[in-house]
This record gives sequence, structure tokens and C-alpha cells, in this order.
Amino acid sequence: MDEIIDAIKEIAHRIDEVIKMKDLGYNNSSNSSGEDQLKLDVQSDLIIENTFAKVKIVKDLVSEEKEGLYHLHDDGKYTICYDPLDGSSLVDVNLSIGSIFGIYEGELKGENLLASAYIVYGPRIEMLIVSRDTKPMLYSTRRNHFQKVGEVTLDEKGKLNAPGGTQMNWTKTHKNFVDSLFGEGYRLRYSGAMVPDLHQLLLKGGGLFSYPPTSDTPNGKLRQLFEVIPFALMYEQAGGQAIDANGKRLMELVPSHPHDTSPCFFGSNYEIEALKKAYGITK
Ligand code: AHM
Ligand code: MG
Repeated sequence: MDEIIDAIKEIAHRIDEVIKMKDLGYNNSSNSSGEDQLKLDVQSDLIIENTFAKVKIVKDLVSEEKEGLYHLHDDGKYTICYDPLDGSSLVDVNLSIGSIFGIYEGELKGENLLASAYIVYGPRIEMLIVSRDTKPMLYSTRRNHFQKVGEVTLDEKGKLNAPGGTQMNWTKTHKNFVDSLFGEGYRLRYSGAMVPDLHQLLLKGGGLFSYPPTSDTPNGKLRQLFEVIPFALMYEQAGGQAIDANGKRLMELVPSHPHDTSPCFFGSNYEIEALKKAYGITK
């Protein structure tokens, strides 16, 4: 597993370099800047593919940028499911973005996720790594090298509210619940990239990140294998909870297709218990 972590560190520096080299689309139409985004996504995907191609214990890759399974090594043991550049539409406005990795063994489902990691490309490059028997560990870069900062733990109750999706498409139940949190004094923190948004909650004690079922996306927007399940492990191991709109643990999801999505709620215990009550979830 150390080899995979080392590869992820290498990937972090290489993608960060590509982001910083990218031509800005400020003077172009949104269309041409959109094409630039696509190129950056694809470039990041290639960096990840080429780096894991050198790691013999990696059997297959599943990427947001690829249709199906991408085979690497016959004798490999692990499948890495990843989102190469989450929130890439925010590059042109210079907000933080990220990469997410889920390391699975066997059939691709929540139960078989062994470890996960994400990288935040912000003012500094930061990375969190977690496994089933560790707390999330934060690494931050100093002079281009990752240094261990410490374990991350969520408080029982947070102060931040990160509500995803388009409000006009929310259910009444969800709208009332989000409003009730603001009524309790929660502050809005939502950038539109799940990596920095979930990272902020993790480092600031907690709160709630939600991407509910909406009338336009009844199955949510975020992908199970490389977005939802890897972050579910982070939040559970940090002492919080991660569930879908029926109260099912996201770690129990079994996707039937690599790109399946799921509604998702990540938070500290207080907010998730309040959400269950608001949604009428009894378990
Ligand atoms: P992307 O895969 O096109 O980058 O979209 C994923 C992003 C997440 O990072 C973020 O949480 C979500 O989309 C935001 O969606 P919305 O603008 O609907 O709230
Ligand atoms: Mg994404």
C-alpha cells in the first residue's frame, strides 16, 4: 500500500504543475474555456494512469474520465477508482480543486474499499489518507514536500453548512431542513467543488455537506466509486457519519455501473442525526 501512497504524492505534484502551467481562459468565450477544462481533466487522468502503470500491485483503474475498467497488471491486487480533477470548472476562477482516490480489493463496492485519499490543490497542496483502521491523516506541503500534520477528528457538532444542488429542485423536506440549520446559526460554506468543501468541514470540526436527491437529479450527482464512497470512509473514520437519503451508510453502496451516482450526506453526528429526524428515517 505504501507504493500506492507514494504514487499519489507524485501525482499531486505533477497535477499541481499542470494546473499552474495552464493557459487561462479569461479572454476566451465560455465555450473555448470549457474545452481547456476538458484538456486539464484529460491531462490529469493521463498523469494518474502513467504513474500507476509503474505500480505493479495495481490491477485496474476506474476513472471519471474513462468509460469502463482500465487494466494495468495481471498480478495486481488493487483497483483504484479516481476522480482526476474534481471541480475542474473552478480552475478559471482560481478556486481550490482536488483529486479523489478509492483503493478497492475485489468486487467494486463500498464494503471492499480498503483505503482512500484525496488531494486539495489550493494555496498549498494538502492530502488526506485514511484506511479502515486508522483516522484520516493530514499531510501538507512545505517546500514541495509532503509533511505529516496530524490526525483529523470531527467534533460531535459543527458550525458549517454546505448544501449542494439547485435549490429550486430540492424537496420541501430538504429545504426546510437546510433552513433549520441556518436558523440554528450554521454558516454557509460552499464553493462547488466537493474536495475543498468536504476538506473545510473536516478541518474545522464538522457540519453538514449534502447533495440530496433533486427533481433534476433524483439519484444525486456525485459518483459512488470515486467520490461518495472514498469520502464516506474519511468521515466515518473521523468520527462522523455518511449516509444516503434513506439512512443507508454510503459504505454499504453496491454500484451496478462504475459511474453510478448516489445522493449523499456527510457530517458530524449531530447534523446527521438531525437530518435523519427531518427525513423521517427511523433506523
Ligand atoms: P464535476 O464532476 O463536474 O466537477 O462536478 C462535481 C462537483 C462536485 O465537486 C461538487 O460538489 C458538485 O459538483 C457541485 O454541484 P452543484 O453545483 O450542483 O452544487
Ligand atoms: Mg468530481
